[in-house]
Amino acid sequence: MNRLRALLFDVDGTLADTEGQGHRVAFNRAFADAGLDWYWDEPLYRELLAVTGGKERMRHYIDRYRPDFTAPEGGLTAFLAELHQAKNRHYAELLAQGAVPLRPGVERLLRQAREAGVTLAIATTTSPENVTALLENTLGAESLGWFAEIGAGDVVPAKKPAPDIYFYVLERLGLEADQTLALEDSANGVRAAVAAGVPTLVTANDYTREDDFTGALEVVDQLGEPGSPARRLGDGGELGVLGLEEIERLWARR
Ligand code: XBP
Ligand code: MG
Repeated sequence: MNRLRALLFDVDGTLADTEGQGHRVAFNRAFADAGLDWYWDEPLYRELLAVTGGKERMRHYIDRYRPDFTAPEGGLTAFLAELHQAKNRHYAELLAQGAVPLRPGVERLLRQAREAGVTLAIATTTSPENVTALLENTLGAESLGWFAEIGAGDVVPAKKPAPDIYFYVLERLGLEADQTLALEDSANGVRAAVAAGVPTLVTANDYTREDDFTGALEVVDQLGEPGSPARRLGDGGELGVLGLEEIERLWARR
């Protein structure tokens, strides 16, 4: 029988709820440091999340809300790159302070997969240094070695919802899409994985609950932990604690 060979994890919103108390706060701190009067509150950030990638998100914000903004000498691209680095430094600081824990069930599933010899990989839009910071501050530095491949950020030209990062990771792993399963939290993530042919389980969150998850195998609110079962979005059906066995059963429906 064909077995599930690898789990491909998205990062932001899937491994951890990094957006609201992590990236958003870090963006605002970087804006303040730079003397900008930009402030991204929760409702605005929710809207801006439609654009993946921090640099791309800031560029979109300028186009939409600050059309009169003129970048300093050196140009907009260089300005945004610097601002983005400053934001990522703030982000790392927040993570070091423990501001963002892993989502329920994530560590359990990672450990289970490792024990079972199922390959772990990451396919994300966020910057590589942000993945490192999250893993180091939640699971410890050695956890970086748990992942056979960390596909992140600008390593591909087009970010999610483009499938590029999934194609990249599959090629590096030497696996076919249908030997793997993606874990995602957002419409953009599902579009990317599904376009690459990767069966996808969604663990939605407060930012993405209303997203369009067409093409996903299943959409739940979390992986679940004992006493706090995963529930299917929509009908609220209890699915228990999603471990490797349950996930392989879902995957077999692909
Ligand atoms: C989520 C994103 C990212 C983060 C910010 O990526 O869209 O842009 O908000 O990350 P994913 P950077 O869910 O694929 O992990 O600022 O590092 O781009
Ligand atoms: Mg995500």
